[in-house]
Amino acid sequence: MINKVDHIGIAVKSIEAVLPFYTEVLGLPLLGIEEVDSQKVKVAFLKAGETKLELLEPMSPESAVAKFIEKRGEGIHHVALGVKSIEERIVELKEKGIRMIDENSRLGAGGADIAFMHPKSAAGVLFELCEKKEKKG
Ligand code: CMX
Repeated sequence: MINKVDHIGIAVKSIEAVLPFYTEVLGLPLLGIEEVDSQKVKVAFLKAGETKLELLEPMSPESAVAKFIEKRGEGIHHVALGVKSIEERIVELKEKGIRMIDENSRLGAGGADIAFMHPKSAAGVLFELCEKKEKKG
C-alpha cells in the first residue's frame, strides 16, 4: 500500500531564518519554495536523498501549522507516505477503522493529491497520503 516516505514535514516560524541550516550546514539542495493558499502555509522542499524535507511556515494564525507551533513549538509536524490510487487507499484505511481528516484527496504542495489521517487514530503521528501525478510527455 505504501511505496516510500515521500517527505517529512517540519513546522518552522520562518523558512528564511532556518534555510541556511538545511542548505549550508546539512548541504541539502533546495528544490523550490511555494505558497499553498488552501493550507495557509509557505513551503520549501529540500532533497534528502530518496526522500524530501518540507519546511512549513504558517502564513496566517489560523493555519494548522501556526496552531501546532503555538502548542508544541517548531519541529517535526507530519510524515507523508507515497501511494498510488489515493482514493482507493483512503477507502481501505476507512474500512480498517482509521479516521481520515480528508475523506477525499485534495490538492497539496507540488500539485500532489494528498489526504491526512487523524493522529488520534494513527498511533499519535500525523500521516499524509501523497500521490504524485505522472508527468505527461
Ligand atoms: N502530530 C501529532 N499529533 C498532533 C499533531 C501533529 N502534527 N497536531 C495535533 N496533534 C494532536 C494534538 O496533540 C491533540 O492531541 P491531545 O488532544 O492529546 O492534545 C490532537 O491531535 C488534536 O489536536 P489539536 O491540537 O486540538 O488541534 P486540532 O484538532 O485543531 O488540529 C489536526 C489537529 C491534526 C486535526 C489539524 O492540524 C489538521 O487538520 N491537520 C491536517 C492539515 C495540515 O496539517 N496542514 C498543514 C500541512 C499542509 C501541507 O503539507 O501542505
